[in-house]
Amino acid sequence: MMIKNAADQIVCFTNRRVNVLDLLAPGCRINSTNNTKAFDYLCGTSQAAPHVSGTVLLLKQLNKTLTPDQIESTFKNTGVTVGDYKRIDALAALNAIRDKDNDNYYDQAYGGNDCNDNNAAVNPGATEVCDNIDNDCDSIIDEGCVNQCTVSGYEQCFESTFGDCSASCHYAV
Ligand SMILES: [Ca+2]
Ligand SMILES: [Ca+2]
Ligand SMILES: [Ca+2]
Ligand SMILES: [Ca+2]
Repeated sequence: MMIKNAADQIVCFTNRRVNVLDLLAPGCRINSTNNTKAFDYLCGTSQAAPHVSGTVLLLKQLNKTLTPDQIESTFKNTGVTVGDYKRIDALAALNAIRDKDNDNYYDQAYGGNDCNDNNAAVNPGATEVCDNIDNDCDSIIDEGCVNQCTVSGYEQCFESTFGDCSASCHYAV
């Protein structure tokens, strides 16, 4: 862990030993409690470490099976680049867990309403199309599809989506 200030600058006294320190966290001019029952602005790893441990706690609250390696790689993958290092980004780290497909809808496993968090095209804001999957997460597959053959061998689904109607084709009456 290393130390940065509010401007995302690495402070001069930060240890920069390569292959030992590779993750930044806010640690300078941090307003926190002191030992005189008051508040104070301090710098150091004592200020930076709580930011990391607190963010680890948030990730573990989402998924307690996350391992230290998974958490570290999440921080590195989602962190903001500062020089040769990454500064932890708590919101981005959380979203990497609860919104893996990055469609701005959280996985149902984490209290969201994304019924498939591995497919960004599937979410409550998507348009239902005739593809045999529930695109808009309303628990109904292909609602609104019109099985009307307009060309022999094909059927027109909802709006402009076409599919193979060899299995079932319902002609308009
Ligand atoms: Ca998602
Ligand atoms: Ca999705
Ligand atoms: Ca649907
Ligand atoms: Ca569908």
